[in-house]
Amino acid sequence: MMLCYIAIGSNLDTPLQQAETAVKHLCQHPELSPQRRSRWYCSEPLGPPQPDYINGVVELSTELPPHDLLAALQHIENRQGRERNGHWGPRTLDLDILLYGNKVIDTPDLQIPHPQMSQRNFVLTPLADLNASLILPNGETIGTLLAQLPAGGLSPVETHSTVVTL
Ligand code: A4P
Ligand code: MG
Repeated sequence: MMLCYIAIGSNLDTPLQQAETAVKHLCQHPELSPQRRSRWYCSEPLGPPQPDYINGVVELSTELPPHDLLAALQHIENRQGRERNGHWGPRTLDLDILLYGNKVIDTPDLQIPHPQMSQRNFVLTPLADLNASLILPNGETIGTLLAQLPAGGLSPVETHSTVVTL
């Protein structure tokens, strides 16, 4: 079993519902065992002008190899009406693999750790909710990376707890 972290992002067609539906689809997948999710955040868009995002991170374990995991996530994106609207464009659902255990993968269609994760507080903040002492394959700690980023642009939707058990 490999412990993985999946980033969820949505900014079209009732984003909070899209995010919740994505978690439901992850839980229904026979090869995926989601354990916990971070609380949801509302975050200002990075990239071209577009609606605010809902962002969060799910922790799951799986025996699927990395490319099969990617295919499973893309299948869920497509089920939720994902259209490819250009790089950094708005989307009903984006599921990105942040971490796949401690593995480093660098292929044309899959890079893990996710190349931009260290620069994005809408990724690192929910990841830190789940495990702030998590260490990347290069030795960097999530909490340390987060402390180096400018804060702001991000507000929790749920304030009662930082983690939801699935
Ligand atoms: N790919 C490579 N590595 C991975 C990985 N680790 N996980 C490839 C998932 N996919 C990976 O992605 C294009 C290709 O990336 C996939 O076919 C896969 O083979 P995509 O989701 O189809 O589209 P994209 O928009 O070109 O890329 P990406 O990386 O998903 O977009 P971004 O950079 O995440 O930008 N602002 C806020 N506040 N919150 C957001 O969530 N998201 C974006 C999307 C822009 N602004 C945002 C947010
Ligand atoms: Mg993506």
